[in-house]
Amino acid sequence: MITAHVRHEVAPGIVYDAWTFDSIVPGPTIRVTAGDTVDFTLVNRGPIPHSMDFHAAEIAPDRAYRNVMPNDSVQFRFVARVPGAFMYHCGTAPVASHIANGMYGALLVDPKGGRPAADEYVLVQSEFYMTAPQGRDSLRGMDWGKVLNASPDYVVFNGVSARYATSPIPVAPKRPLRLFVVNAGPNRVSAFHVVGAIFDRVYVDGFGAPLRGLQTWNVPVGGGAIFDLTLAEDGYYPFVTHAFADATKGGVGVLRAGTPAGTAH
Ligand SMILES: [Cu+2]
Repeated sequence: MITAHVRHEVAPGIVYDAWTFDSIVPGPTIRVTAGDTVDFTLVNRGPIPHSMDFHAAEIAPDRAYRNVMPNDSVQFRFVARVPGAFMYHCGTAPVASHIANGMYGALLVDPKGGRPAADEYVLVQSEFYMTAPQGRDSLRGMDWGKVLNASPDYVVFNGVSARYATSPIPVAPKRPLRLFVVNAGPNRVSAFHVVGAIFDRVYVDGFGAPLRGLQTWNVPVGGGAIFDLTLAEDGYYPFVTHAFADATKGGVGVLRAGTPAGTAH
């Protein structure tokens, strides 16, 4: 991956001076099978030190997650031993700043033998804490006081406020659906819930059996969970963090199952 500082539109007309992996927020999703060796190189093309911390790795952080100076790189490898939906993020101090500025993503580890067939989607929840627009380009940066008060302006799935409320995700009803949810934070727990559905199975990290029949499951900051569900019929099914201040700030999306009533065929 390559770190780069780029402009990122969090909401219409709200452009943020983001710090990124591979110029996108969240960074690219990585998917491996338990037992795979991940051979990773980070090149820093940003103007300040950055680093990489994989929650899926068991490794000496002072070696692998060390700060990489501008135009330098770090390379390390690890075996992804444990299945789950794992966060990765920049671990350079202050970490809250590097996460709040956009440096995070998901690394999915499937169990050996794979997962049951389903239509799969990855949702990374995170927050933005913004200054007023500055300069000719009206760019917004991070407001550190808001970060420390855990008081975001926007809570987002996959980098954009209410992204999938604006453009619902088309899915099939009566078919297995799987949502990999990673909560990058840096501060707000995700009370993940799908309106009109009950999760058939929720897999937390690790080797244990899934939990069955849940309405809402907390995805901790710095954690992930895997939600298997089936939507009962055609319709619009919102997904939210049920911490509703955060849903109001953009932590909401919609699954459009089949052809809901009132939509054109
Ligand atoms: Cu960083």
